[in-house]
Amino acid sequence: MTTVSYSVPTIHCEHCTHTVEMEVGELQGVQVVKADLDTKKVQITFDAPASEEKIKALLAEIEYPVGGLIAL
Ligand SMILES: [Cu+2]
Repeated sequence: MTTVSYSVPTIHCEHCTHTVEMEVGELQGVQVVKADLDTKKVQITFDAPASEEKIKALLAEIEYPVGGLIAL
């Protein structure tokens, strides 16, 4: 199990956090997704077959591109 925390600068309201949590949560292998509006961070815990590559690709696709990886 891997946990990452990404900066997602385009998160600007509750709708954004909800969309990100729902969409990323549907990726196979993703266990937990928590998007935070105040910090514009998304913390994701996942296992295979999910990967950082797949998660980042999905976020870019739904127009919430990852701005950077935040050290946990
Ligand atoms: Cu929004």
